[in-house]
Amino acid sequence: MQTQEAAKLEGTATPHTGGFDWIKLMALGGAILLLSPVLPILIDGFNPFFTILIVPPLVGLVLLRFARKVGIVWLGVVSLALLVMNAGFIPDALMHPESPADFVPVSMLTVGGLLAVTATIPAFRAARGRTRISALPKVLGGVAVALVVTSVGASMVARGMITSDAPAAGSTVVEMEDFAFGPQTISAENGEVSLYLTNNDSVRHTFTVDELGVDVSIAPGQSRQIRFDADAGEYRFYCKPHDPGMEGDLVVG
Ligand SMILES: [Cu+2]
Repeated sequence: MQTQEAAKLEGTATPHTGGFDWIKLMALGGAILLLSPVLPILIDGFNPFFTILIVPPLVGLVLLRFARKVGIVWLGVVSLALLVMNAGFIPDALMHPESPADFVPVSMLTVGGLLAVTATIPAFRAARGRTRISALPKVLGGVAVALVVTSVGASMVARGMITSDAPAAGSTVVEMEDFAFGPQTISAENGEVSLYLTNNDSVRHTFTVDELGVDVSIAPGQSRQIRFDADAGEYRFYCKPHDPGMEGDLVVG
């Protein structure tokens, strides 16, 4: 069966039909990009930001079907733009598999984006009829699918391993909900600050105070007890992935 297929390819088939070629690899990259915002939408429901992210790869896949060369260029440019736009956010999110709503879309965006960028020039050449039969697209496609499946699985496992701290007596309770801290102004005595941080969102947040060297990651559904020293003064705290916007003031008196 396999040899028949191969023989057919070498004989009569046009360069970009049959087998897993660069154009199909481009389509796979676009499909992974298209699926990357789906998990957050499934978890959180409709979200305009994530829904908009579906549009560019969808347009690319439609173009790839009906105006092949335009679709290849479109997907290449969109992928590169998405990678560049998210470059600041990608490494941090990839360090935290325990937060699937961050980790899975970002790892899919990275894999799908790199795949489409890699495939752009060879796919364009193939669309112009200048192609060489190569096993590389199939290998890259297999690696990409394996990476996506592994990252989803690893994220689910890491999610299940999250543990929460018990609140210490005298701690100030700080809730993180709907991408905001509550309360937004935290008062503390000069000396040791003791906070009990709870994340009620489905994405990861951090409690970060640059001046005090405090940077704690709180997974979805997790509660963490933290203590740190602070001299009297006013400090800005914020969440790294959602800054600006998710912030507050720590007033130490
Ligand atoms: Cu946040």
